[in-house]
Amino acid sequence: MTDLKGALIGCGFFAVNQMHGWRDAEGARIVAICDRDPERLKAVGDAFGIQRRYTSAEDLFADGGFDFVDIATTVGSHRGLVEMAARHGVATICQKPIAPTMEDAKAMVSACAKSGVAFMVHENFRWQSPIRAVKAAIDSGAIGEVFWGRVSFRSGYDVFSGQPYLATGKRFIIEDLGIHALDVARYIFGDATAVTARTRRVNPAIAGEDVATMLLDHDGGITSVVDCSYATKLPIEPFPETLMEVDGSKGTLRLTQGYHLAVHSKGATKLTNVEPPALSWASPPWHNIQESVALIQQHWIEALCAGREPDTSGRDNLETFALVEASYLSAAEGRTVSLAEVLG
Ligand code: NAD
Ligand code: 89Y
Repeated sequence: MTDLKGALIGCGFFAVNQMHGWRDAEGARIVAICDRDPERLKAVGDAFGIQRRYTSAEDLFADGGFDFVDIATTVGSHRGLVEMAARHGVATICQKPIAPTMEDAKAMVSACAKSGVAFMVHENFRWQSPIRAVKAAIDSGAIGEVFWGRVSFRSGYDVFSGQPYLATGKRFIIEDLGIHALDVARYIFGDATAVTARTRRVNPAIAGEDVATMLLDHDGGITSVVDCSYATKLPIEPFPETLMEVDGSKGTLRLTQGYHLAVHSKGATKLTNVEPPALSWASPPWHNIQESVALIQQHWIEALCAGREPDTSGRDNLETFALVEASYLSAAEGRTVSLAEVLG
């Protein structure tokens, strides 16, 4: 089988992980890169030996010669670039958050559908192996029927030095990080029907909220709590671990700091270390996230080759983004918001 050819737009802080992921992936390789910042373009081009370099996405698409594009720019440019890819009939991966508004997000999904191109959102946290281990334990039936859960990400890690734009937006933690935790909640507990949220800004040096607590009602009657914070100073910094608690009719499951999974069932507790492997290019503590980047990219290749919709397709991601929108609305108005209200 010949490798799929990909192009990557946005050679910034996080794209380096994506480039490593593509270099290791089976069945695809990056043949062209684009960034409007010539220095970043050169740094990534030199590091990964990519000769075709563009400072304009229009020029990149005009030259073509690739099967898919991986958009690793920040949210403001996502809609324009995804629609450009759709116009050129190119299958597209777009980083999270998909868009600044639901209207933009829907337009992107619709543009790709109309052009018949595959569209995936790079929603990688559900691909982390500890989260996969939680899902497998639930699917094994060990804890019976799930009735309650918690997805928790609490940290005091300085994310602003690597991603300075996170300190300046009106929206911060729900849009940037909570979006992943909300997607994990959907992946584990099923789609949500309503959310009640509270937010708070603790760090005076940033513009948006850095603490959020969301209460979710899920389709099947499960209740979950999704809580995230970048204002939480713990004795041992857990970044970037997502912790989980799940209660079922026959037992419980706890994913605790240090990648420890405890499954308690029939009076016995099974303890497993579910720490992800540090790939050759990993830089701990990011190895957990980095492994999930490689896994979601491999999933994209497999889905594209098989003509299957990827798990975190744009269509699927509207449900995750709706949780983000509903959480902000709930926090602003102090009321429970149904997902139907924001999905329209
Ligand atoms: P960044 O600002 O470091 O990099 C973005 C790059 O895109 C910059 O170099 C910029 O010059 C370039 N760019 C922007 N618009 C462009 C355009 N129209 N044409 C060409 N180049 C353009 O940002 P980052 O921290 O790398 O984040 C990128 C995206 O990745 C964000 O959406 C962020 O939320 C996401 N992210 C995801 C994860 C994850 O785990 N999935 C982790 C971190 C960041
Ligand atoms: O941008 C965020 C993400 O998606 O994962 C962690 C992060 O880099 C900082 O919150």
